[in-house]
Amino acid sequence: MANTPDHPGGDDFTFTTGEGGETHQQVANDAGDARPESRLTTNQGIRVSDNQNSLKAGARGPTLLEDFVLREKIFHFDHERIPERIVHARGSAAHGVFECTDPIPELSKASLFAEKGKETPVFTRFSTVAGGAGSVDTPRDVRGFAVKFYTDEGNWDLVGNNIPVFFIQDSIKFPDLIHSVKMEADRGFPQAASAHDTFWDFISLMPESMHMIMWAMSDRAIPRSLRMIEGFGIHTFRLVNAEGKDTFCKFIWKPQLGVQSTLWDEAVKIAGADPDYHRRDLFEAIDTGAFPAWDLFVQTFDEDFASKQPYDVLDPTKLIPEEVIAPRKVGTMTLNRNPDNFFAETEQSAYCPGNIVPGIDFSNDPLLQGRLFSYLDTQLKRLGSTNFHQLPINAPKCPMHNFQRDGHMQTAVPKGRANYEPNSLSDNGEDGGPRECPETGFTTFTANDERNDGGMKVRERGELFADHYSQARLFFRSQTEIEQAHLASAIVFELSKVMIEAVRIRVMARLRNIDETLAKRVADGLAMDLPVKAKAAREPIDMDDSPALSIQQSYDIPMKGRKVAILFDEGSDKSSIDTLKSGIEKDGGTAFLVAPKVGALKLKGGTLAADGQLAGSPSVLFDAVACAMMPDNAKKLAKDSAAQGWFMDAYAHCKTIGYCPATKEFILDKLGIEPDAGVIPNADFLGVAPARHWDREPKVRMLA
Ligand code: HDD
Repeated sequence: MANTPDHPGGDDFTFTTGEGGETHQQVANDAGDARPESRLTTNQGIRVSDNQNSLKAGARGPTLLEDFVLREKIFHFDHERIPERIVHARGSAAHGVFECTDPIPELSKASLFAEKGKETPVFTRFSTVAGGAGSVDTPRDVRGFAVKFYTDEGNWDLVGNNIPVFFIQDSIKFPDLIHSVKMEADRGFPQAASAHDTFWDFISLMPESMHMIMWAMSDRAIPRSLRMIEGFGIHTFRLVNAEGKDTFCKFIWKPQLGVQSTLWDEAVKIAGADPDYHRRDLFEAIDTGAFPAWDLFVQTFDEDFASKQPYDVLDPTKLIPEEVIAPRKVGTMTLNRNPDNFFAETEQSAYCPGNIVPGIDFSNDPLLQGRLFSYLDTQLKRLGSTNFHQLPINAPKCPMHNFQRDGHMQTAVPKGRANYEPNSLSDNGEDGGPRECPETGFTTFTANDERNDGGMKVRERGELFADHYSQARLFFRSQTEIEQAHLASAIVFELSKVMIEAVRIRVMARLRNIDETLAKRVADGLAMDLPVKAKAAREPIDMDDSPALSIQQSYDIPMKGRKVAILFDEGSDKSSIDTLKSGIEKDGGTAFLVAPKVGALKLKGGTLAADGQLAGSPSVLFDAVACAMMPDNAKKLAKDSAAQGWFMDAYAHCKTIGYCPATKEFILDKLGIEPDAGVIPNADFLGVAPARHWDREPKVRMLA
């Protein structure tokens, strides 16, 4: 029986079997046959005649083992999944370029920092830490910020986070930390959440985590967008110049769009409305040419400075306030290309903090030292072969030659006999292979840190590592009032999910060392008594406030990169929508049209199709909202819970609401949404959106 679109019950894509038992193909396949590249083949390159039916002994008979097309396809499918990353499993990435804007050859001989205008390709992956690969984008969590620089002297991986300090001081505690925060061992929940017993149990027993806890409970841990987070290398690294002189260095990324966060209630609702919120946001921005960019800064200092600080610069739970050492800009990273394939690139990208280039070196930070082992090891487990560096996303873009050979999935085909060194094969006219390069090759910085106790083998930490609270206090006290309220409320929320009372008590006892008012607010929020203050291993000191630690004191919220929704319905005035839209776009924002129905609607002055349906486009997905309604529609929408929620959430999340007269009269007034600095007529909207109106918050939410 011939392929035919009018086959009984069928169309072009009906795949039933004819009476004679012969198979039917997609008619569409015939067209593809003309072009070799469109021909479907097996992995061995054999053309496939039928991708719809397995080979059977008769139309209703058993499927035959002989069917190598079927076997190969199912075999490959069965093995599609690889182990997800044990941490940072959920990630989104993009290609881009790093441009050196302010060379630092006097500090580092790294080629990427050598000349103004020098460009180095990068692949950058952002991630959450605790959740699995399929978890939501907006839990309260640290965000990973990993950059692979494909420099012309080899790959440098700067594997950092959006928070400048870490929970623990020594990598020997990392498995314990991660076990405690992941789903609990017996029950397999909660997913992607720190608000549970085991995490806080561990934290309460690890006072060194208190500084990072302040950050993790702050708004930094619920970012608005991956495009709006800072990045930190965290550890003290070393820069080494051509003369072999070293300088200590911390790396900092600052987003050109500014740092911005969500509110907790907003983040929770976003998780339901769009679990891929951050991934989509990054992809869409790059897809539409709105390339996100970050400036790279270094904070540099010497041993003399280090020895005078009240903290140890090798302790990854400590930062150097920007007010003490001003960050110095060295370049800009722009992410300008989405991956072509999520698995091949984002999933198979393998970062290793041990990948460094001449001009950059490690310090003795004990957390960093442990990481140098862990990442290489985990890539072998995850990617299955020591040859993971040959995957295109991991391969250096500069020449790479050595005598490492063979192994699973070897894709290189080295020629000749030279697979050992030294050899004299070239004396006989053969290719002798590559040789070490004493002048330009990587040489480890050899001088000892002065304060390392003479190199005796000990299982100890530096004396100042015992100060667990001073910088936690510095962070808390450097926040604005509203940021402090968010932080206190976040701890109350998290501890309210902790069922073991002794753990709550232990956390509060530690908070008293950070700030008595914070401890009191948490105790009040939980309706518990303040426990006795925990004994500090080293008495905390008061450091000078650092406004740079506060998002609200450091960054404004521009329209650029933000997304604003305009709600309309049948009969709305098209010209007022057009005015709002063009004003938003003029300042670099994106206007998103929302209506109860998505098809073209008849308006006063033309027709317009919405970008999203009201129920599927809640206001939590936008930075600000405006509307253009006629009285009849506004009256109708006033009864609709999606519309009510749209305005109520925008109000509760302190966003700007631009209103038209009908919306004000029939919706906002009924919902009790009163005009304020951010609830304003459409005519004033563009000048105000997308700022957040924090003065409103105490009116809409009880904060600790
Ligand atoms: Fe880690 C992944 C960041 C401490 C062990 N880590 C991973 C990723 C980031 C970080 C961003 C994801 C990379 C990617 O996108 O593929 N990790 C950090 C930071 C740390 C840190 C900023 C402290 C300053 N990590 C740390 C320690 C250990 C690890 C102390 C173990 C001793 N990290 C890993 C790992 C992962 C990882 C298990 C999981 C997947 C991977 O490496 O490639 O090896």
